[in-house]
Amino acid sequence: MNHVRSIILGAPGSGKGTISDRIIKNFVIKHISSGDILRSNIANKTDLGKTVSSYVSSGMLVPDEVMNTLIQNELTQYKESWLLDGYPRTLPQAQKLAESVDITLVINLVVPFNVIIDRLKSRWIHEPSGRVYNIGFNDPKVPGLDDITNEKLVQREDDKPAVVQNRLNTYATNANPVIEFFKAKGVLETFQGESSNEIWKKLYPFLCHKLEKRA
Ligand code: G5P
Ligand code: MG
Repeated sequence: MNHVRSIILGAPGSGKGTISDRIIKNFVIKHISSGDILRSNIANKTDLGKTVSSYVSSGMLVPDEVMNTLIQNELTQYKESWLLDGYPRTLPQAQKLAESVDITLVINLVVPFNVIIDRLKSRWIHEPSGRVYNIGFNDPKVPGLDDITNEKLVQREDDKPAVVQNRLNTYATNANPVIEFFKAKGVLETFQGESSNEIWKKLYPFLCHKLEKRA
């Protein structure tokens, strides 16, 4: 099988991280999340982290040039199949990416905004790894602690209700041109649902034809 160059698109909180996690557990593919990379730089107070922290905490997009350089550098490290989550998010980012790679698959998640707003109130994350929990959906084994490391879980700065609204507005403005760009290339597949389980039921059989299954 040729190496797959894929993207998962969807609004903030639509389940990109959750679904990506299921994809990497079932298929041989590397998950690259732009948000996880930014958050780990912010937590480690790197120069990049200092540059992007005010954008991320207020739910604004980091400038395209910063993101393009970051992701281009990241992608040079991987020869295997990969799945990009959180990038590209604007038409200029999509165009930049398409200059250097042929994207073979774009998974577009569609979840109603009212469902998302509810979910993000109960999200907890393990910042160093990016592992995500949700109270009542995928609870940690011990409340407040990561299942693998036992370290403390935190809530994301940008999950405050006012910031969530900003992020959804930003998504509503920027997403369509990106979706249309990949639709025109014939690689876009849309999966709709109110829960990640409902989406996964349709996505898994589809991916069995596209990706190499884990042994
Ligand atoms: P991110 O990190 O890319 P977003 O805003 O695109 O952030 P986010 O919030 O990470 O996306 P997600 O990954 O789509 O959401 O969703 P998720 O974490 O899997 O699920 C959300 C919650 O719902 C979790 O708690 C999960 O457990 C729960 N959940 C999932 N499914 C279900 C379900 O079926 N039922 C229930 N009850 N719960 C469920 O970007 C962050 C910031 O970084 C910058 C921007 O500032 C951005 O705001 N950034 C960029 N800026 C410019 N360009 C880029 N390319 C950028 N990339 C990042
Ligand atoms: Mg995410």
